[in-house]
Amino acid sequence: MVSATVGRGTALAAALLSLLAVPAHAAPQEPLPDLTGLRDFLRTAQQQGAPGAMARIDDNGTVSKLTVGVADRTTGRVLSTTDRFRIGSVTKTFSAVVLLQLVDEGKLSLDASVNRYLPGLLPDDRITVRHVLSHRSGLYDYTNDMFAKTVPGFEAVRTKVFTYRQLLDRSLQHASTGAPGAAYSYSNTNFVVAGMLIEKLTGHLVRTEYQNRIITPLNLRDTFYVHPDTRIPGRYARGYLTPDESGEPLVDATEQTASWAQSAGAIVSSTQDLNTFLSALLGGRLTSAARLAQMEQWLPAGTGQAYGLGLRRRDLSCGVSVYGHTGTVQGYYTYAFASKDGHRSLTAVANTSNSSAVHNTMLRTLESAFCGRPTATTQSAGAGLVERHEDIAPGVVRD
Ligand code: HEL
Repeated sequence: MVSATVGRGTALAAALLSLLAVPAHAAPQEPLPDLTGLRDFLRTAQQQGAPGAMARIDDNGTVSKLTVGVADRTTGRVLSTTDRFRIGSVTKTFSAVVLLQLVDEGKLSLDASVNRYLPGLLPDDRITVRHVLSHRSGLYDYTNDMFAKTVPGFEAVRTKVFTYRQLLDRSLQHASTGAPGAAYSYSNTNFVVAGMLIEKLTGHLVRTEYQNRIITPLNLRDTFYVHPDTRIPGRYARGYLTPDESGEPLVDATEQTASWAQSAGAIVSSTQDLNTFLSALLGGRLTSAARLAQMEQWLPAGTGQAYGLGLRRRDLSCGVSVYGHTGTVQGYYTYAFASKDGHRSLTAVANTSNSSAVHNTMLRTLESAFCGRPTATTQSAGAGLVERHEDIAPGVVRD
């Protein structure tokens, strides 16, 4: 089943007003989203094995919502864009925002050693807060080992509760992957350290800081830090993990502590809330302009991509760049990205993971949302954009 709704509330009024007034600095015209193409990609994800897939675009007051398939394979309940889901590493953007707010408050310096705030924590005093937030610390990613075998790896940690220290110790059993500051190398360990910094500097659990600094001010009603509880509150899409062995049935991975992820990936949210969050961030409503500029100091991070501080940039075939994060947590793939000024945002989700085919298809939803209908030129450039490499645990794509 495919459903699509588009609401035009304040957009109509805004359009009428724009006929009367010529803005001093007209924003460059962005192509309208290609909802037909978007729906086709969601259908493709479903054909590739996702029980369901959905997307919501918020575009200057116009809301477009598309869903295909089911939220629950047992009951057959159809997926709704209001269903909550696990956002995985989109959590990293929340953690980065909290730390950048602490920079704004003069409580943290991006270029200070992490060990200045957490004495003796890391084996190298040269690792700074900025290195951690930009994945340049050289700290090995403990999830490489944890999820080398997808389903057994997941089942081994599904109900476990880790301390941050235990996760960090798993990383420190390995040599560093590079000198501090030398190179981008994506690692969940960095955002475990980010969580430790948040808790040390504020004296509160990360849950409290996400709540007080982001969730409450933005009135995000579907957003929760769920750890170590295993259940997603309210109405949610169930998440189905694809086993490594082809032909094996999907594994319902919905309930888990997400303790392996915590401040690197344990938030639950909705398409609406993630769009609101990214619009607020890019619109400059969560940090000072100077801190946002620091979040957007980009380092190359693979073909057509760059990484700032807890923030990804993806360069699309039409020349538009979008800003946000991706998330992979057992059972869910999330793409949450917005335009430079935050006026258009897209959250696209499939309720499966460990499937390169589905992940690549979901990536293409960005093209539909921000580039509009493909032209011959963008189609050939777009083909080149969908490049992913698997440089960590098999099946985990870290780009
Ligand atoms: S991986 C990523 C994504 N990030 C990183 C983080 C997140 N998620 C994880 O580290 C989960 C790893 C296991 C995921 C599991 C699956 O697909 O459900 N795969 C396996 O177990 C493979 N053996 C860089 C992709 C991100 O986009 O930032 O989220």
